Amino acid sequence: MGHSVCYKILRDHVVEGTLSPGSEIGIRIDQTLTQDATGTMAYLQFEALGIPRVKTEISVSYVDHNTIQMGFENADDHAYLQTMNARFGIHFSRAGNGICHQVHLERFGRPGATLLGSDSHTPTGGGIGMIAIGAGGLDVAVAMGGGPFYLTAPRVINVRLTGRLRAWVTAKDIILTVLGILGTRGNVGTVLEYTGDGVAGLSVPERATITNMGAELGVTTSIFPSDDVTRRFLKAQARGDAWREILPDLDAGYERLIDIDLSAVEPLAAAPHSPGKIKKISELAGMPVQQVAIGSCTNSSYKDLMTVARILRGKKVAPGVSCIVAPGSRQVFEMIARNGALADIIGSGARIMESACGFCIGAGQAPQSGGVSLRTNNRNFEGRSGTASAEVYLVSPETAALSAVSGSLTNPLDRPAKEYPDIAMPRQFIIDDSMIIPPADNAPDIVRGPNIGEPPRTSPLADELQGVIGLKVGDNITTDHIMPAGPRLKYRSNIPKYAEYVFEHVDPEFSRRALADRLKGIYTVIAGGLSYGQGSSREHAAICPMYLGVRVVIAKSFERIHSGNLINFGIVPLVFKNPNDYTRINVGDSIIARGLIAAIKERDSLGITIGGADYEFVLSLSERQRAILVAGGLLNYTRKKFSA
Ligand code: MIC
Ligand code: SF4
Repeated sequence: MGHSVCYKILRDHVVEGTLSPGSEIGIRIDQTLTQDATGTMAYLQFEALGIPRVKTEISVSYVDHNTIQMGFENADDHAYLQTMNARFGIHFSRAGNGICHQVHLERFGRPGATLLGSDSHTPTGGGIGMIAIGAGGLDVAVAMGGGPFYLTAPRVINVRLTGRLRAWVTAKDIILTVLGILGTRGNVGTVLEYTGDGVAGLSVPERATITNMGAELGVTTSIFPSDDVTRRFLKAQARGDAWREILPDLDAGYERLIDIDLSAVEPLAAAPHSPGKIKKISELAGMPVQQVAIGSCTNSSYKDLMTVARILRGKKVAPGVSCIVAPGSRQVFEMIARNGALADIIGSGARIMESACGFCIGAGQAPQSGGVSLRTNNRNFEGRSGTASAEVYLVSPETAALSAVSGSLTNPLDRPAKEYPDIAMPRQFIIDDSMIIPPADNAPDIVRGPNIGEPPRTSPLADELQGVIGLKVGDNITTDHIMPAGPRLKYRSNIPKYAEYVFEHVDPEFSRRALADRLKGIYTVIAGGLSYGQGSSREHAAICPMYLGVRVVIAKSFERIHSGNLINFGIVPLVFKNPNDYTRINVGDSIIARGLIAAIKERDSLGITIGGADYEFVLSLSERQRAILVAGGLLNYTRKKFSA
């Protein structure tokens, strides 16, 4: 049997384990990326590893999340990153240069390489045929130090695209179709590989929209073949020599086949409050809209914004709508400025934002109370926009721009096909890497302002744990529930401060209670439902609970990146053997777990007494994860390993 694109690349990179679906493998990482919100912690941890210089082919540090600078904190972080990066061999992409995934695709990604990023949308790189995976910052720090990245060798699902999209139907609608089929949970350990004759009709940015938002499925990553379209894109980025062809073998074996006829794809939206709540635009059309936000790493490419500019040209944004446009990179920004498209956008009354995450991470542009906001990004979790009562719908740039003008959700298919602005990809992008600072030979001292804290310390696991159920939550708890971003984002480098906001919107008293218990020697246990820890790669959703004294989380199931982060910070993820037990557990129940170390070292299950009754939990851990937990986390474990 032949190989998929995914397994061809994995085969070239595997350094530990056997490459067969379901078993743990370690892979060599060629490239890493970080962004500022996860990067400061990743680099503090890298420093703690004691390695003088990164060992990857290239590591890039982007500043795109915290660029609001309402106080000294963001700027402190930027200064730390810039000076730290110069010293340790890392390229630094300055604030204003664009969103990490967009810029990395344009300037650094290469087919056939592995990329590990401390951001869950790192799979954007799959759009040019690389294995690009999101992980916690500590995993990225270890990879920068030359250590392998460990993952479950994936089951590969083949998404076969046939035919062509109709005018006005877009790549966003393709990934929303996939989300409608697979949902946001139950896809852990899989990779989506796109094939079929429909692939050739999709440009690299369109492919990247699809792999980017694959993150919302909870898959390990998504990947497209590297073909002639990829070659032309890289050539237009003056990086033609980075191209190599990578196609699946004709007899490649896949776990499952999903067929999508592109000509039947419809304009779709993800309705509040989940990227998995897929509705047809035709069913929602006519709904009044108060805000339209176009941008984010999902949909802010040159092609996206040129299309938006054409739609807005000569028109005015409706008086009841606030329309925001944020180009994904400085390259895109400069190109639309020089060719006049930006003037069309400005002329329509849209508000222009800098090239950064901005509204997508809740850094500004919170909608009005109860307002309907159409956004082109990838997540619409409750409250993420900054307004808990807002209704956020995720749509294509085409749907967004048409609706901005009409003032209500507009079905693009109601427009004549011949009016569709079919934008060609540029033969040559404007290339100016002057906002990317290469590492220095004689680096100045590292600047550590008051916002730069210490890397978190964990102690080895205790054999007996006395605790209490501090919080019980339902299904689909996201990392935005656990560790809110938005206005709290500026505390990412300051764990004691950020920890005050753990589960802020779920139970405002949780943090204070847990910390008080910790000081009394009582550990807090969190009880969750299905798919606990969806969404972001932010390891703060593990670090801050750990700081509050959480050493165990029990749930019906966990999402991949978050469960990896829990283990990295010495928190034991336990899965209910009998999911019905979940209903019998209550906040305030006392917990006693004995013989933890022996169980973690060698058993697949563990009995715990909760509220006086005995319950069984599954410990599905690899050998390496067991050793990490016993050591009290990945930093302790790696330090020992590197020094040996
Ligand atoms: C997000 O989209 O949720 C973020 C903010 O980019 C996160 C990373 C973070 O929390 O810093 C992600 O996707 O991993
Ligand atoms: Fe930034 Fe939003 Fe993309 Fe996350 S999803 S990297 S916040 S633009």
